[in-house]
Amino acid sequence: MSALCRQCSTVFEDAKRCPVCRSPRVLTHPELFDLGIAHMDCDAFYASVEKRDRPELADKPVIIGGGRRGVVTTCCYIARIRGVRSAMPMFKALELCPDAVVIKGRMDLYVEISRKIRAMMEELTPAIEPLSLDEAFMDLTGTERLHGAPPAVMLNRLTRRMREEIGITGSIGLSHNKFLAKIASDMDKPQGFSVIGRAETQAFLGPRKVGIIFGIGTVGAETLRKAGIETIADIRRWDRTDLMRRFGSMGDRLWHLARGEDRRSVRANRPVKSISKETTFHENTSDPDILDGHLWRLSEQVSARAKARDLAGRVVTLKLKHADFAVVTRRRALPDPTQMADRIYREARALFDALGPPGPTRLIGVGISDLVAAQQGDRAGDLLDPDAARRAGAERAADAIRARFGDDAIRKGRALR
Ligand code: TTP
Ligand code: MG
Repeated sequence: MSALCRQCSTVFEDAKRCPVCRSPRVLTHPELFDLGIAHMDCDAFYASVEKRDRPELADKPVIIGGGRRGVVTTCCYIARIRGVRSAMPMFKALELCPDAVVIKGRMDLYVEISRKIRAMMEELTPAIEPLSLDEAFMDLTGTERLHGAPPAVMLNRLTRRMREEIGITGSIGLSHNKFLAKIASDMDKPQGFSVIGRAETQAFLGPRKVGIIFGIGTVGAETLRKAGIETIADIRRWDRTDLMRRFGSMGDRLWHLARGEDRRSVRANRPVKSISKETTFHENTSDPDILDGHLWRLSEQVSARAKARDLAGRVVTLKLKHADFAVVTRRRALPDPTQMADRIYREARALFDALGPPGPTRLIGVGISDLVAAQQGDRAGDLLDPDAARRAGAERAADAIRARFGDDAIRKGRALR
């Protein structure tokens, strides 16, 4: 069977150790050199960057996020062993992990590193579709002649270069379509390389919970559960027309995905209509500080995604779902488009405040739409809000100072609470 040394990228026939470097980190799979659709996702991205620049943090649990009353943006794998997760209220994270080092984060630096990683990916293929700053699909089908090596080898070299030249690790998923590649990259984190071949697709998917389908969160899973669907195999028991009748176009998509079918191509400049992020809470919350913490975290995520795609939005949206499942959405058109977290947060926060006390809330979401190329956004002029340009400048300057002197150099009020 085809084998690849994760250490030195040597290709050989199945063996326990690499014949060249003797490493036991050997990847084998019957279809390893036949697959070309990949998904790469950096490991604990923001936290890894901070650890890279502060070696004394290497063995410590590191959390990126706002202050005591905020929520966790992300955390390193040491903190994850202790139970800390993204979107968890910070006080809870600190209960689980009192010795954690909490860092505010340095957005400009993450954007810069993301660009370096992108440049490395561009050496492999022009078909790159970034999903966020730290993850992208790549289609390496048909590149073997150009590179003199199959996609699996080139992808392994990519993560090695990322580690050696940038100091950041990532995990690879390799399969025959985007749906499966994305699932695979998450299977063996950190520093993983997982393969889902054609032959095993049906058996692999059958027992998995519907939650592994991208876009099915807590709410989607609950809706499906009410229809008696918990696993992918449950979906397969449904008629395609019944699924469509019950769930609309999503039903059709589910029918195909349940069979491992996904015909979406990896497109470098896929037009996107909107960028949004939302969170459903395990328990309803009406705590304004927690909700505000999520507003900030989600705004940062939307901003990161917009920056990864060089887009800016003319409209900011806020979405709230109350305990009784009533959904409220509010939108606000901006005089000029933005991709800045601070601006998105302020607009979303204003919409939030205008709604009055939220009451028990199940879900909160932030989005931007009416997207344009970023160069057009965040320019100096905003007649209705002369301060906007100054704040956008301040966000960039603060990021730049943090990038140089560390995150303690500047702390915004929000992070200090
Ligand atoms: P993820 O890829 O979801 O998470 P991660 O890279 O930190 O960890 P993993 O190893 O599981 O991939 O997100 C990438 C970055 O996006 C993350 O480092 C921080 C940022 N982010 C937010 O700003 N807010 C969030 O709620 C989440 C989940 C991530
Ligand atoms: Mg990641």
